[in-house]
Amino acid sequence: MLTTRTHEKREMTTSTSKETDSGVISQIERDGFATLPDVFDPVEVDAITTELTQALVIGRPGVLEQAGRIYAARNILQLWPKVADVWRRPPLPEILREVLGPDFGLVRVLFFDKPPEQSWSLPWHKDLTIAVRNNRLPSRQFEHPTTKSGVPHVEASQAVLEGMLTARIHLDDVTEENGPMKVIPGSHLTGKVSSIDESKCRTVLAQRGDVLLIRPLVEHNSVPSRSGSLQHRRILHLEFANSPDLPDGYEWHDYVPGCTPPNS
Ligand SMILES: O=C(O)CCC(=O)C(=O)O
Repeated sequence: MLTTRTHEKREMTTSTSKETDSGVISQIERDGFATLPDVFDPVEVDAITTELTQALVIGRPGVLEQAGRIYAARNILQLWPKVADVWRRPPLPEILREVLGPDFGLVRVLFFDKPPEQSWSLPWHKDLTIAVRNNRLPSRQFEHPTTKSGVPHVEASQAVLEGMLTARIHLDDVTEENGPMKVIPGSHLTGKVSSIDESKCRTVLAQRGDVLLIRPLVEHNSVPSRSGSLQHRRILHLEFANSPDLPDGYEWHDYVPGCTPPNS
């Protein structure tokens, strides 16, 4: 079901879509993020949510739970391999190619939920770590090796992080009630240096099926759901990079090419 739907409405309005895409690309350059509305319809969102939920079994490596409720998961490429293609819905591949270039690829996928009674929050931060095959090679570009759910990670250089873009597929509506993320527009422009000007802060509200595109160097935080909320806030978080290669002999832990080669 996930691979068959065509986006008739979008195909009928090609020139308008091109203008919309270029607006999105300028917004990503300026603010570091942009929301694409209605990329997935409700039937597609339901199909993704059902299949993903079946793959996230407590006890599998990477599935994070508290009091029997899953609040996040790592290693989604291993837990649910179909995620390698689920994101290929217009206009996502075209925009990713435009922003990152023809060699772009999917390098890591995470899942977040804020389940009832097990919500969580995060302070302001930028996303600095990437998953690699070996995080112990000598290098000035990579530091602070860690292991997360069995996978080596490392803090990447500004150059590597500037070549990345994350797509967050919203599987639930996000309102003020169920723990939205907050972002500071333009904060990616200071690189890895923190730039928290709360007067500029914006709350990312969304409808299920919308996709937020965001640079990892955008300063962001996450607030808890309102007390007593019964809503989930499920998000599939996909990180893309502009090249299959990393400096100093480092290798991405996973690299799924974004553009399929001709005749494949
Ligand atoms: O999903 C959220 O609300 C925040 C996630 C986050 O901060 C992150 O991915 O670094």
